[in-house]
Amino acid sequence: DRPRPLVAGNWKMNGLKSSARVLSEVHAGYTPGLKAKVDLAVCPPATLVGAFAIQSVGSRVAIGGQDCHAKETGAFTGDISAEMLADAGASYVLVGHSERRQYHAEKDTDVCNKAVAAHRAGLTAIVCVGETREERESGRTLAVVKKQLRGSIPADSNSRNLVVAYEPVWAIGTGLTPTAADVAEVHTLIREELKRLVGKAEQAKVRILYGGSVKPSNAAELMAVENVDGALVGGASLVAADFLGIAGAY
Ligand code: G2H
Repeated sequence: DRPRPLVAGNWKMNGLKSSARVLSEVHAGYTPGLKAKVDLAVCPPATLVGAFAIQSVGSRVAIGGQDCHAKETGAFTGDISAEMLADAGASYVLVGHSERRQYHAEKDTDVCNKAVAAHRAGLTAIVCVGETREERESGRTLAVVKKQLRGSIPADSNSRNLVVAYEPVWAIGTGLTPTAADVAEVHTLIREELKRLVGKAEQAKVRILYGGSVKPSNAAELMAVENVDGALVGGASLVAADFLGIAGAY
């Protein structure tokens, strides 16, 4: 009994008002056949969350933010709270994406606090983990991912408010992807860790996504891997046909 798969698009810092067209194409291509198999979420930049959420009413395409602040309100110029995303119509938020960890020095404790904030606001946190190239080459992948999971996943997590995304940093936007065996190894470790983090019964329902250079041509192979319950898609999610092609790999 595998969890229902989720394919989530991470638009990163891409998208303007005119991108409503891409979202319309996603709605149009999310056919009853696809809806029966896979959940879809689109995480546009924060400026588009509200408009995309309104546009998606009745479509069953969920909308998500790409980051949130740990606090609900306050003097944090430029930041956006989980409550604000929820108020704008989001139901998901990415936390701890490697680009946030790298360019904004986010540590596991920051990521954990953001996931707590997401839960407080009623959002599902998509907690991202993954090793760098150096960490993989020195054989530390499993230790790194385990440490990130233990530090980033809050105790109040369950299969409805938590999704885990494994994104090897060296595979992000590079066109490189790990082998199916490498993905299987890490996803199995994540499943094992989830047993102690959310409990034995609950962990089986938590979705574990793979992310990093997923495209229509490699999606079927990656999605067939044991414990891969969907994909977090960057570049390819900006083109509706590619995003839908990945979802169709299920
Ligand atoms: C990894 C991924 C989406 P891409 O960051 O989160 O991006 O698919 O472009 O490698």
